[in-house]
Amino acid sequence: NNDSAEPTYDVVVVGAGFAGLYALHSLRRRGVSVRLFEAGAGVGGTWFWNRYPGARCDVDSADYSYSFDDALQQEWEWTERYPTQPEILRYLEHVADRFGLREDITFGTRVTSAHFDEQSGLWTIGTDAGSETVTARWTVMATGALSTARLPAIDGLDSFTGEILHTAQWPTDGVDFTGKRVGVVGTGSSGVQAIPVIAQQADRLTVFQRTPGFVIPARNRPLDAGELAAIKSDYPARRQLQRESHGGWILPPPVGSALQTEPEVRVKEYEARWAMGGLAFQTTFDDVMTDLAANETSADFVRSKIRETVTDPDTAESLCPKGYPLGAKRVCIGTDYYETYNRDNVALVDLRSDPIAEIVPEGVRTESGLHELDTLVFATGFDALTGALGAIDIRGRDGTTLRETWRDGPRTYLGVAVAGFPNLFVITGPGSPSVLSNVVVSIEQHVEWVVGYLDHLREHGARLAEATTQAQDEWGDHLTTIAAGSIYQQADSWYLGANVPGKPRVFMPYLGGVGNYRNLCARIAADGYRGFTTT
Ligand code: NA7
Repeated sequence: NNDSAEPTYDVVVVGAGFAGLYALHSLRRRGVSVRLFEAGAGVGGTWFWNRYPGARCDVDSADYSYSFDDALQQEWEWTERYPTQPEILRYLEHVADRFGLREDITFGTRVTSAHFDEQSGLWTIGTDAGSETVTARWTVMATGALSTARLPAIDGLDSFTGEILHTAQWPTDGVDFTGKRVGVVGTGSSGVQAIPVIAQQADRLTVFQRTPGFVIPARNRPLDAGELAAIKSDYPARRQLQRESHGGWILPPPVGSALQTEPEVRVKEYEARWAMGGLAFQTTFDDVMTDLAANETSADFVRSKIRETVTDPDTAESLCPKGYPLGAKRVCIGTDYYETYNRDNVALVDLRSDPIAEIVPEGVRTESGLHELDTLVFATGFDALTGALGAIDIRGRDGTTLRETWRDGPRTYLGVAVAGFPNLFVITGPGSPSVLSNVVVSIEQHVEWVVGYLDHLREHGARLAEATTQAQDEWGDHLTTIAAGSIYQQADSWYLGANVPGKPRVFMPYLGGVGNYRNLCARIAADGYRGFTTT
């Protein structure tokens, strides 16, 4: 036993997005030595990489921001209801500067391995920067839940002679579509945001759609100074509401049950939420997300809006989502999305009736013929929740790899710890509510809980902490119980890993909401961090 070995750093943090920056800041304030490794050339994580046209958060800017420092939240001026990618990136750059975080960040360096050594009780971190390895007592994976971009394996992809882009790996100096024939594959949140903006610039835009989404209008608008000032003056109460809420955002409460409301009144209520814009539509009634028949009333309303908006009836029918409940795949929030299909330079290819046969040097060949393209944009999403961790060679006790441990689906305790991987913490991991929430609220909770646990361990002189298999199994059973029978099981979503061929079909997020999750974590901490063993 080599207990006296001194690590290079007390903690290594991986990733400089919302989670990693806050983890770095919180840990430094405790006087522990920290090094953060970031693959990108700058801070921002998601908001560093996703620079596609139209990229924007679909949570209100006043809510999608840090709450941990009052001066920060008072001084930052959000300009629109929903922040654009450049604005969020500027905000995170400001945070990094304001708290002097950059000096502890190594940019342009991707962590490729993390191996636990039983003898020393330390983690050895390897990077793509070459031979240098560092050791740390604690490792915090702030690698993101939606950070490993996925290109589908389509025959002939490499033969395409035009430009290939992925929305989540967008060139930092932007792309000019003027005069170009552009194809977009994918109509999830990213495609829905990018399509209307690309359509305005490109010569021609062809959208290749596999599954139509439910697209709710964003109703974005500038924030006037008075409105933002009012929010700021009430921030403590607003933040408290966020933390106690289900989703971490402030939405108007549901107006009763869809099924018990008269059809004409029901439509009026949907109209009101449609006019409000954003995520509030999904919670118009309290049974939309729990009862299939109630859900169908909201789906019908969206389909009626599509048919009303899109002038070509065949295109409208292709755009109508059918066969899965609204919200079972994340609803998309769009601006002029359906209207865009009325433009002369936009065409929709419905891949369910006209599938892609292959990609050829000139473009995409579907069964009906060739679509010639200069640029092909993939808005095809991510290997969600487990992709970024799976890309790192993580080995715990006895050299066991995380990849092997999670072969049949991820197992965690609270989404933050994994049995067999001592002193490793995950922020926004599978088993946490993060991807079903305003992720900034989840991130602050996760980081504060993990850092609080580190304080506790240091106070008690513990060198190693590890989730027990029993606690992890119980958490897994709890996740399964609350997800069983939920409408989320009824769509092939990334929540279930269904978007990645061969990935085990397991519902990965915690469905109980951020408020319940926070209370549960607080109780576990109060019980002396039940579910962990320490040495
Ligand atoms: P999503 O939501 O995973 O959307 C990906 C889209 O790409 C979706 O429409 C997919 O259709 C489509 N897709 C994926 N593979 C293919 C292939 N092989 N052929 C055709 N179409 C394909 O990713 P986003 O980036 O839009 O959003 C991710 C999250 O980021 C979002 O939920 C927000 O939380 C922020 P499918 O539905 O699989 O049939």
